[in-house]
Amino acid sequence: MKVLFQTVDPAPEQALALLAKYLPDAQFSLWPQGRDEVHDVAVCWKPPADFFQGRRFRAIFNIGAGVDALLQHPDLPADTMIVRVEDAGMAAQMEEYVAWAALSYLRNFHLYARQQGSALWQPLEPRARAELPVGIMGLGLLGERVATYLRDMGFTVRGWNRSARSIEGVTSFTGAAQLPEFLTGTRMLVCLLPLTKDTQGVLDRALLEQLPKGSYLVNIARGLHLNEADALALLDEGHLAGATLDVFPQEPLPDYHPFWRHPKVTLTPHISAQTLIEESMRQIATKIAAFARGDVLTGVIDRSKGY
Ligand code: NDP
Ligand code: OXD
Repeated sequence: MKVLFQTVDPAPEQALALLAKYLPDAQFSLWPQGRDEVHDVAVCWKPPADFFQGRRFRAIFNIGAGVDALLQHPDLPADTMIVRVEDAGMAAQMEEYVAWAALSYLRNFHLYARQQGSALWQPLEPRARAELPVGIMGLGLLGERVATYLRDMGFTVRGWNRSARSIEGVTSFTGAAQLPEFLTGTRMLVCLLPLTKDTQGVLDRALLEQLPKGSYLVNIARGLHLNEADALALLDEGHLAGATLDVFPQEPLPDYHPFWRHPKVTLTPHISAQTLIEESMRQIATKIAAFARGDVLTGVIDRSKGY
């Protein structure tokens, strides 16, 4: 098996060495040095414009859970199998991140952080967990893990998904018809959807206004899910009481962006779930070995759905 490896990491040697460790019989080339050789499969993340020019792979292994960037590549062959990373240590990080946001809003820790900035000693009214029902959009590998984690912490959890899902202790809603009911009973909305033509811009005024006044938004999926102008207006109008944002259409978020200094916004630099190189490379190697044997793989992208 000949593997072409490409990543945006300026020091890709560690990841490549791990992949080689887990696939001792394979031969590897690093992009762009090995670009003129013929390869069976590609392992890549956000491949550059000329990556697919004049080369065909039997399969493409995406170094990440979301394939939106790969699917937007203009020269991506329409029929090549694409396989993504599944969890690989990201679900546990997402659980922690959403738990942190939920506890902050529950106990007003985000407001105490601001008060500390002005040396203000001011206890605030606490709220009960039942007053902060958490609604998760996208009950996939990550969304389901977050839902059950928050459920086990004692939060009321609801989930919304394209197809029907049954998760013990989580009230599930399906499709466009049940979206309004899902939203009206949610006080902290978490986006864990893949970015597709159906979900781009889904977090807009029309949707967010269906949340009760004073709700919170947590976006940890992709920046393009959120209509930023609508979110800013709803924060300023008080319909949204706060937003915790980890992902943005332009990253790094430019210095002039109003989110940086908005008093109701907590933001982090796309770290809600960081790629764990060891876990990810081990999983990709296992999948390449299974592919070489002709086994059925998990994490294969349905190109018609876009995830
Ligand atoms: P999955 O593919 O496992 O789950 C996606 C879920 O979203 C599925 O349950 C799917 O429904 C549902 N869904 C898709 N489209 C729609 C729609 N139009 N309406 C309602 N539900 C829909 O993905 P993961 O859980 O592994 O990852 C989710 C996303 O998280 C990734 O695509 C990526 O963008 C993002 N991510 C962000 C990271 C970060 O650091 N911020 C890190 C890792 C991932 P169905 O069950 O019917 O297919
Ligand atoms: C992602 C990832 O899709 O890091 O963002 O896997």
